[in-house]
Amino acid sequence: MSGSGEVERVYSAMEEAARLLNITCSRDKIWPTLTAYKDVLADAVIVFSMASGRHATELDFSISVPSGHGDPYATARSNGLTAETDHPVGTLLSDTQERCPVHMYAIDGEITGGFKKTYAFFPTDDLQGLSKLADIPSMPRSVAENAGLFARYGLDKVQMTSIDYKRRQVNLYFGDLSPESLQPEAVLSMLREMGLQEPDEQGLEFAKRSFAVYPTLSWDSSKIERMCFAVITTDPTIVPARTEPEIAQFSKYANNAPYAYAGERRTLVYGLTLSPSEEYYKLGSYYQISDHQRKLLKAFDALKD
Ligand code: GPP
Ligand code: MG
Repeated sequence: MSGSGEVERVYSAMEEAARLLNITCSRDKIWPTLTAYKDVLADAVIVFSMASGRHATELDFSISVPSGHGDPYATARSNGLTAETDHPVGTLLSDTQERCPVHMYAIDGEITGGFKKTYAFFPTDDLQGLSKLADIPSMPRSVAENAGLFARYGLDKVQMTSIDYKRRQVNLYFGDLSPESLQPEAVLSMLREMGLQEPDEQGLEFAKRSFAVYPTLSWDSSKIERMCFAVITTDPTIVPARTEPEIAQFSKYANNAPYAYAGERRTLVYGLTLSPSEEYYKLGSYYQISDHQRKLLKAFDALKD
C-alpha cells in the first residue's frame, strides 16, 4: 500500500479504537503526524493506549520508527508538529543518541492533540546503566538525584526512555527486574519513600508480574512525578481497578480494540500508575506487533501464580 493509503488505514483503526471510548479523533492533529512518518507505518509496532479516571478523555497512539529513518524529533520539527524550543527537552533525544546505542525510536501522540513524545530504545542485550543516562547533559538533574534510590530498589537497567515535549517530562523504562524488587514489601517501601500512592493488595499482586517499571521525572523538581508498573499479557481481564464501571470500560477495550494480526490473541500492556495524589490504570492494545512482543509474551505472560 502507498504511504497515503497507510495513513488512511492507521487513521481508520484509530477511529475504531476511539469509538470504543466515546472519544472523537482530531483529524487535523492526527493526519499531519501520521503523514510525517507514513513510510514506516506498514512495518511499525503500533499501540493505542487508553487510561482511567480523569485521563479517560484521551487515547494515545505510539508508533515505532527505525533508527534508519533518522531522528524522529527532527522529523516532528521540520513538519511543524512541535515548536522549536531552547528548553533542554529539545536536545535530550540527540544527546541520548550521541552517547548511547539507540537501536530504534518511537513517537507518541494524542488523538485529540497530535504529536507529544519520542522514545529511544536500547538494544535488549545492552540495557543502559543509570549513571550513563544521568550524565547526559540535557537530562533532568532529578535523574541523578534519585539514582541512589532507584538502585536500592533494583532499578538500574534502562531499556528505553521517553521524552514528553508537552509536559516536559522524561520516563525511564527499567527492565531486567529481579523478582525480589517486585515483592509487595519492596514495592510498598519504595513508593512510600517516593511519596506516592500505595496500591491495595490486588495492585501489589499485579505489580509482581511487571516486565517494566517506569518513573516519570521533570526538570522542575527533584521529586518523582509518578511510577508505573507495566504487565504484558493476552489476558483481557487483569486491570487492577477497584470499581465496576472502570473494570467494564477496560474489558470493553481489551476485547474489541482493532488489531492487524489475525489468528493471534491481542497483545495488551496494562499499567498501574501511582502519583502523589492518585492511582490510575492504563491499557495499551497493540494494533501491530513484531517478534519482540511475541518473545516478551512468552517470557512474561506465563508468570502467573
Ligand atoms: C507507555 O508509556 C509506553 C508506550 C505505550 C510505548 C510503547 C511503544 C512502542 C512503539 C512499543 P506511557 O504512555 O504509560 O507513559 P506516560 O503516560 O508517562 O506518557
Ligand atoms: Mg501514553
